[in-house]
Amino acid sequence: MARYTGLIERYRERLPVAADARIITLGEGNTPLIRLENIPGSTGKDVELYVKYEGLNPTGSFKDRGMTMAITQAVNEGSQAVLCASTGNTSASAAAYAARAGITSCVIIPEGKIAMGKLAQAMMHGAVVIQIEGNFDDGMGLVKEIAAEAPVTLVNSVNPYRLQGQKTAAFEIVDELGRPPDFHCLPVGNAGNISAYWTGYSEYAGLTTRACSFCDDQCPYRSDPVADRLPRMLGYQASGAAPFLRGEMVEGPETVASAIRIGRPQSWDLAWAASRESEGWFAEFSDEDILAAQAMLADKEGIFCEPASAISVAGAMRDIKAARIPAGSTVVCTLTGHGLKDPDIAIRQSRAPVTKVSADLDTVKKAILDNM
Ligand code: AN7
Repeated sequence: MARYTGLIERYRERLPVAADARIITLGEGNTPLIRLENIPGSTGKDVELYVKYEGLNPTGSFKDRGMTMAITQAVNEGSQAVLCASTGNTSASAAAYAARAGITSCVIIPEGKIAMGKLAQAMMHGAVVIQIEGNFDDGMGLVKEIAAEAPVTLVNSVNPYRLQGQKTAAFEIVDELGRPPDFHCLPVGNAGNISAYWTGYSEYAGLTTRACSFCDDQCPYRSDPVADRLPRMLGYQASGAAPFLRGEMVEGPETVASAIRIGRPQSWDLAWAASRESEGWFAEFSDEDILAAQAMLADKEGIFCEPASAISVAGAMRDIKAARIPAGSTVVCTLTGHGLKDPDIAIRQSRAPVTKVSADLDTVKKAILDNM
């Protein structure tokens, strides 16, 4: 089998990449689709529940899928510098891919509000890091203004190459399951990813027409890709940062899941279209519920994701229990980022005892037995 060299090579015929472009890749994509074994039992319903573990991308989040495309295109256009606003993962990814390409990156982040691992990444990859006394939405407004007049390429998801790269996650899932899932659950912040998955499923379904269980050869919708059993897209938000639940932009968003602390999503219309066309829905969760889901994945399945990612599993479980997702369904949740991104929150919320004792045999033996 050929060596895996990233998602552009793998899905090249479905991506807008110039034939002679220098591909800027770190081997992103091709992430595991893991079937959960222990958690589904606690829902009391018989479902096939999978997680797409995007934390295993090169910089630890799904952003690398879009960034390989955006930076490849920027380099192909002769750009010397890229710019983004970020809650942390976009900046980590932009910094890494810019370093790989040998160009400059500048990242605008909300002061004190990005996880430590993400800040460390931007710094190590040599980004110009600007912390603003404001939130992500303020940063987004600023970078759009700067990019309109300065010779820099904006690599937030308003850059269409980003969503093109991110749609490949849906391709991988269909390739692996042999069909689209019935439901796809995602955290929603800036709303680019839910839009990208919907694009990916829609494009792929058009290519892989298959019988649906409700119709026969005479059915007038049979060749309609949207009717051809595409997944319903379920978007989950933190209650303090839930513009899709409020039906309007939110000022001053707040949540422990700093990745999705976003009140003015840039892909507002696209995400509504994904939800409406797929007959999906949005729902919201408290910070407490988000952290409980993160802990449960780590404790019951051995999978460590960041808080924002865990909201997809919190959502799937609640909707399975409530039978909004019916028994017999195949469900995929995207775990967007790795748990190691945000060690502070993990340690602060963990209830696992860490016992300190002197380094002698009897004391250590007793401490082990006492804590088993
Ligand atoms: C782990 O890095 O917006 O709805 O600036 O890092 O496509 O925005 C991150 C978003 C979910 C939300 N999970 O995805 C940024 C940024 C994680 C994330 C989202 C983000 P979108």
